[in-house]
Amino acid sequence: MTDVLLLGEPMGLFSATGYGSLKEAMTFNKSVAGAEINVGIGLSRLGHQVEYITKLGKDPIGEFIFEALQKEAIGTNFVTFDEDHNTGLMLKNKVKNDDPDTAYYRKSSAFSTLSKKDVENIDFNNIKVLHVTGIPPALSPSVREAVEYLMQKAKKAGTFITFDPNLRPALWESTQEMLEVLNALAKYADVVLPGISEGETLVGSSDVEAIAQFYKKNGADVVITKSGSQGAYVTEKSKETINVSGFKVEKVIDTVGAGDGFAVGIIHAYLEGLNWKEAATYANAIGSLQVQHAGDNEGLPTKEVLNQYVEQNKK
Ligand code: KDG
Repeated sequence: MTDVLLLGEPMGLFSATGYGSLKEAMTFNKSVAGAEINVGIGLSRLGHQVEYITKLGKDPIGEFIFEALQKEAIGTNFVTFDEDHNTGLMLKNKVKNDDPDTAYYRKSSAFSTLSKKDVENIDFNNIKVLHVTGIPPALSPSVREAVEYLMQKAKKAGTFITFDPNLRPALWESTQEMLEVLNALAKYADVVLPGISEGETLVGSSDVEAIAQFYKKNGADVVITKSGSQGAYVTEKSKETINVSGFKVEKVIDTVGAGDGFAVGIIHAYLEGLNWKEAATYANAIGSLQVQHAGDNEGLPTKEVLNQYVEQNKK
């Protein structure tokens, strides 16, 4: 049985070691990035069975990522290699405050050639959760079709679907296209995880109630709106919205990957049979652990570290 199925583009991440712009940066650390692989790593560290659908180039970065998947105990049954295209890359600068600058090298990547054909044989009877983010549908029409097909199939099979819009305007032709595609995909989801700052773009308002009502009307049972250090707002179908406060962080090192950590907490709690308020607490906890690390997924905890952190912060 697979606990969670993910689909996404993992990239070789080159993070500058010294402060400054990307143009000036001379030395970099190599690691693995990608919203869905981050979620997969987080869930696997917490002991869940994860399968990850992706396509890698037959190149050193593709091999590096494949090894990382094995090291993190993520299932590779749906990982394929493409001889004719490269694995995507991403650069990130080092900043004292604020979000870092990033640059993508992923156009026509191996992953962008993934299509419905690659996912047709997946049997959802053995999969508990499908987690989807808004990044893959931006990468090519064939990936977009594959994502919609997977969500339709999962819905039919009764697999629980979580959806994080994960806006990346730089990857889309236009904002209009981004919001139309993502809001159409959100209709398949049981739980939607928008960021409060994404609300203006996605639903025309950054008001928590307006965001929640939009996705509830769209079909979601639960909307959990992320609000950074303010924590999260949980709106269940027939209940009032509640705020679940965030964890105090002394020093934020890098905010990238916090949203993925948040999704890990939500899915983990669902699999453990906890309620949505508890889920938001775990999600806030993992998000706050992740921002204290420079890499994309280095702060994602084991179950022991997570439980200890949540307990300590209760006092
Ligand atoms: O959430 C972290 C991601 O933004 C980062 O790893 C890169 O997946 C990524 C993307 O496509 O922006």
